[in-house]
Amino acid sequence: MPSCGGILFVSILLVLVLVGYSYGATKTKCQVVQALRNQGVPDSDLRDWLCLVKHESNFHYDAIGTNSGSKDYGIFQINSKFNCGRPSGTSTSICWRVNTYGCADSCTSLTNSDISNDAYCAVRIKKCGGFSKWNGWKDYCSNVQGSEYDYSTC
Ligand SMILES: [Ca+2]
Repeated sequence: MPSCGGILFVSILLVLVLVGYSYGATKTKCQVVQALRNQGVPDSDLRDWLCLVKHESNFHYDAIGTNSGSKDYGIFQINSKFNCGRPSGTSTSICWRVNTYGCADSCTSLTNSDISNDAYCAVRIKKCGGFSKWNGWKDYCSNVQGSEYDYSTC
């Protein structure tokens, strides 16, 4: 007959595994803020970025979204047709094709736990095409004044 301690131990372990499974592949709001600040993003843009991340990936850095003919990778859902896995230094005429801005990362590098290269890429996309390059921002982030996007503790 198993001891109470044993059952308790197994239960705690199970909870830890489940919690780890649920939250292991996400970043906190402040981790996203930090990655963006490292790329020179002004505080006045942070609420828009947090709303974008919320609606694009819900803070899951390993998220992969499927479109017809392309995929979106990582916490910023960066697109494989235009923005990742492309050679660098080609056309300068289509600014938001980030290969023109030195963001030639492989798409899979956008799903690991280091989001610094993701932020680098995303900030360049935004500089070229604005936040409206992301449907998640366009559809949900016209008013980002709510407490959900408060970053004052970061
Ligand atoms: Ca990455």
